[in-house]
Amino acid sequence: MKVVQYILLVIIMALVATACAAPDQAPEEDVQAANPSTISVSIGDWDSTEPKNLPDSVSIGVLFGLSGDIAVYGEVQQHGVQLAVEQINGSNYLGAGTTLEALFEDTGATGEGAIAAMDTVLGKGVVVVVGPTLSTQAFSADPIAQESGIPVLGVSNTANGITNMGDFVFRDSLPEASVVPGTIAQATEILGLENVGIIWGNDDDFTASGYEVFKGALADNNVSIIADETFARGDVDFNAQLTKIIAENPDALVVSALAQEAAQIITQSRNLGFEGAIIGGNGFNSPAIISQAGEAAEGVIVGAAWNIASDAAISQEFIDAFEESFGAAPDQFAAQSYTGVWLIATAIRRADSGDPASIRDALAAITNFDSPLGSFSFDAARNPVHDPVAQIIKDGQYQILSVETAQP
Ligand code: 1QQ
Repeated sequence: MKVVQYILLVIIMALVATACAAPDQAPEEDVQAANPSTISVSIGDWDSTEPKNLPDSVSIGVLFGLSGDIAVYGEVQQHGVQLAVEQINGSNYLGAGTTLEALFEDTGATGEGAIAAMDTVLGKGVVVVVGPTLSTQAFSADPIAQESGIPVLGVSNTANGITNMGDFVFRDSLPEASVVPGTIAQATEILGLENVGIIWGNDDDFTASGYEVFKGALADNNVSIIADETFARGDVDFNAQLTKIIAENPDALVVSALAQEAAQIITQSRNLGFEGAIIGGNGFNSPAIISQAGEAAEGVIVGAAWNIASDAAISQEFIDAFEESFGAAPDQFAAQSYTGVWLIATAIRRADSGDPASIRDALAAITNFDSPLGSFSFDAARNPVHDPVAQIIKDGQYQILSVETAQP
């Protein structure tokens, strides 16, 4: 008797389970139809024709430094990409039948890591690559994408010469050469600078290129360099170099460094009693500088591609969505990676094709794209064109540099 009851119970449970599972077994067409857009966003070229010929899934490779000393950049860059992908798919930007897929690879902090990550994603058939984080890594890995005919979009590469690697190499990150001259001109005018000491990393393409750009901009503004010191990535003690620079009594200290070294340089120069202005390059655009250097970061000046105080509606929409998703404010690097994925999706949409060469051409043709970075265009050399902004760290925030904010 008990056995019969048990068998009946099993049959009833099986029937219930089947009934509950039934909705999941809808035919393929219903699944496609039941994929309505769930969000609407302002960003995107919604006036362009909805694509008809894209495959079910389009994959992009995303190479960032998610470990090591550059993870302060890589992690927020990854969040920017995740938010853009979520919005692109949630709004059916590539059409209801097509999903954009991001394949993330951690490059670590080295060129070799970037090469390995590039090989991995190219082996998986991605049609575009985003990254890598550092210019030094881009110089190692981008030639592989170029040779493979796969477009690669740097979203944080600011050294000179990045896009000279070839016609498949793009960046949406303003090079130092487009940012630093304006920052130096403004700082010179506001602070009345006559001479500076400079310290720069001589083993990294971005820090070395930034040094050359600073030198040119200082010369253009008749500011002399009265002390010039170098360091290497990974150094932690800058007291010897800073002591020599401070002994010359410069009006300002100019620094071309990545975040980890920059935070130490700022802190150690203040500990040595330096009270003049500190002016940094793009490495200073991570809020990690503020959290690590604390009070010592007050008054630091840095040019950027984006400032969180921008009152543009599209930038505010990005900030709100980012905060909602990640519980923290975005930084410039997040704004650039987010915009980069929207640029790529726009190229895919307009090309209506998963063919990398067609996507390359559509990407190169983008002009006046409304984004958190402002109205964005690529120039003929696939470099970004939009306005930079000079900032000063005040009350623990990146504020717009002005006569008022420059007051201590
Ligand atoms: C470069 C940079 C760095 C600051 C990116 C994190 O600008 O390597 O080009």
